[in-house]
Amino acid sequence: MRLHNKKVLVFGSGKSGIGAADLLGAVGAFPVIFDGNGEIDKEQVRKKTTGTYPVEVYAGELPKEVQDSLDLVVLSPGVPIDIPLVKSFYAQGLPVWGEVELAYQIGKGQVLAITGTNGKTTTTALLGKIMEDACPSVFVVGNIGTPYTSKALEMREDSVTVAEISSFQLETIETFAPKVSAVLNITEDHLNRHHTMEEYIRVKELIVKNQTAEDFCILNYEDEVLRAFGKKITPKVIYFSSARPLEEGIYLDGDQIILSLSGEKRTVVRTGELKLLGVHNYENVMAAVAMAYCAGVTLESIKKSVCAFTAVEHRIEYVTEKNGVAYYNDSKGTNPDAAIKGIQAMNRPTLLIGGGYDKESSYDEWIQAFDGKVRYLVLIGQTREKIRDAARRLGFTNCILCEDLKEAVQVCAKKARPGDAVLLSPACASWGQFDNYEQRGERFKEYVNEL
Ligand code: UMA
Repeated sequence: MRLHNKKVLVFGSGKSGIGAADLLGAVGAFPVIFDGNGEIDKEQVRKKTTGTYPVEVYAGELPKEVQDSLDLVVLSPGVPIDIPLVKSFYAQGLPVWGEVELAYQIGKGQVLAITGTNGKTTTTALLGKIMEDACPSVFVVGNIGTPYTSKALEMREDSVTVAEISSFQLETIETFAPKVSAVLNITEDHLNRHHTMEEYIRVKELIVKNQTAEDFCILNYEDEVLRAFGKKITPKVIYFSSARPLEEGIYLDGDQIILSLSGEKRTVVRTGELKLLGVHNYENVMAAVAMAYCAGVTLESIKKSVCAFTAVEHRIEYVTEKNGVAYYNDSKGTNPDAAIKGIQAMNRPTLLIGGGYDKESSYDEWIQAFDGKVRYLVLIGQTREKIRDAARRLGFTNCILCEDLKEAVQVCAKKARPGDAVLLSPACASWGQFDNYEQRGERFKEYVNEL
């Protein structure tokens, strides 16, 4: 679609909305920003745009005459496609794209896209580093925090875009076609948005929708859903496994990561050479290595970049030690599965801070993964009673309910003994108490440093 002179509704006035509006303005379209939250300051929203194009801003209610005058709608990832207003756009026959689709249609070069329930951000950051070390023009965008639209105009034919793509973003793609895609794992998350596990899986699998037989898809062999998925898709599949040698693929064998392709086996790296810890991270490394290799980077160059890469902020991040107690920030543990990785990584008695926004997850597996390591479970947010009740049911009774994160940190500091760890790994989203998990992690670090 030619966007010049088109009137485009940008739904959502967060990062993605501003990125989309700026991009639309730059290509000669007329963006209209709408936010469902009637409380937002429209002037502030206008000020966040580049100011180089005319923009209308509406909040709370979208006037009928504006809706009737639209040519296209661009949704921010946080906007569900089944709310009445979005349904009415579909009913009107309007094309509805996600912010990622808009960026893809305007951007240039090759796209490498990563999705999955957990590990996306680490894998995206690592692949970004590998590609930056090997290519002249690289953009790292998407769910990781930099809207894809905000970089689309800078892209050239020889650019490589490494994109972290969430299920929210995949729901609204049309032509988005990565050269190499990866699905790291699929476990329960975001059921409040996608309603059923089947629907969540369907949406995640959309990442291969427009890939051809010339493209690649990297999948986790140890995930049963993905193993089966690999058998029915068009792009060439490369599996990774942390549990068994693969004839064709990349796998962990003892302390070595081995790439086995066309009958040739090569050691990529030894785990002792990596700064990332834990099997879940070795899986992220294998996915990133396979993606970079499919994108044409040499193994020597990949190895150098992988060995130099350090962990991502908010992901089992060591903060400091106070009175013999080590503090870790795993604010990125926004669902039970991610939080399981957090507690598994602890090798000392742990005071665990959890709870937050209710995504209708089940917490049983997380609590079962405590494995005798958790001395106290300190709970905050909307889910605190629900988690306490689940813990009691499973025989874990050392729960303390707090009003907020600051109180939780103080309670942990009081209860902790030298040699213990305090881990923020909430198994829940931050919404309701914080803008996002980054802010939650920053606050945690502040409160710890104030102790
Ligand atoms: N809004 C509405 N109606 C709705 C929902 C939201 O009007 O029904 C409005 C809100 O009032 C708000 C705006 O939309 O003003 C927010 O838009 P957004 O929720 O899409 O957030 P952005 O700031 O644009 O950030 C988004 C991603 N957020 C979500 O997917 C919820 C960011 O991912 C991403 O980094 C950013 O785009 C850049 O691409 C965050 C996230 O939490 C990190 N992602 C989830 C996750 O990782 O689990 C998927």
